Amino acid sequence: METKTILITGANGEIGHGLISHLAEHDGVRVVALDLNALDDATRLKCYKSYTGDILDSRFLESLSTGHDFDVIYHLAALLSTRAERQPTIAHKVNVDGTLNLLEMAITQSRLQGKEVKMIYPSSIAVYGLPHAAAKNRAGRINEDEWTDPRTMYGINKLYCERLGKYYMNFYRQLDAQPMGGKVDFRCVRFPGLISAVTLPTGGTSDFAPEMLHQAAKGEAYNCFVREDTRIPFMAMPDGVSALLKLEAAPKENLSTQIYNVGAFSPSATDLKERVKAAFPSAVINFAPDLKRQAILDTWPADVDDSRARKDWGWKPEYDMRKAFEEYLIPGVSKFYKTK
Ligand code: AKB
Repeated sequence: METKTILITGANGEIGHGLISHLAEHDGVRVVALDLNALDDATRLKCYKSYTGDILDSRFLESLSTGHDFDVIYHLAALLSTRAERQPTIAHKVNVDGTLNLLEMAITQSRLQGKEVKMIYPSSIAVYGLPHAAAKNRAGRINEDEWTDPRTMYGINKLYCERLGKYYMNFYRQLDAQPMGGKVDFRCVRFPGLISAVTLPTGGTSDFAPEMLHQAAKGEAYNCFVREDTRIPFMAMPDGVSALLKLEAAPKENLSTQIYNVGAFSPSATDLKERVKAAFPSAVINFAPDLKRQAILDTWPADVDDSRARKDWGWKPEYDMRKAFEEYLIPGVSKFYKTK
């Protein structure tokens, strides 16, 4: 079997940890991990190589690219929605300029290797922007082409980078007399909020769900920053990892688009509280909405239509809400805090 070399940016983040753990269990894969901060020992040992560096540092990326022939790039590094609102110019640099640098690296790698290089990109439901909660409730499940009028820096960055990826794949340097060669096979999933049993997100607006669960498992009270009726789609982390891997593995001829919604379950904040309380009956969970963060959530869809992903590459989540809590989140988070 041929060995694949895979670059993962943002390797220290939640998806990075999940993806690296999964890939480490498979033969024929060499993971090259990149993050701004050094990886913890356990994660580092699962990688072929790990680098501490900045995706905004072109010189560093050049030297990384010289040292490896990448078959696939999972570009996970990003500043999430809440943090991006607080540091918009930094977010724009990391989320947009960083992605541009990675697309350039992919083109260069492809040219040098004489074959296509895949770039797998996690986008987000933050690319959607419904005007208000009433429109959101009316809209229900929305498809990839509807309501793409984001209200946040992060959503704007993600939507633009989706388009940048499509441009690099289809129209890059379209006026050149002599095509320079180099082809990026850009593929993207729009993730809902992700919930992991073993890591916590930082700087997201969907963080209320994982925070509620982890605080309860630690036996600490939680003031939830959204209204009880807030509803957005969520997914268990193993499904998030599996969506990326399945999209990467899909035959190109089956893909009718480069941008896919993926869904799993769509609970209200009350539904989440009930699940958490069923497992941790003494948990104290109060609702204390932060009106500004709430306003962002009111522009994100209540649910997504992921029929294109289901049809083109067989997307099907393993975990619905019941299974996510009963078979993954509750046992996982309980074990995690017991062994900590
Ligand atoms: C965030 O809340 O910013 C992210 C996302 C939904 O992309 N978790």
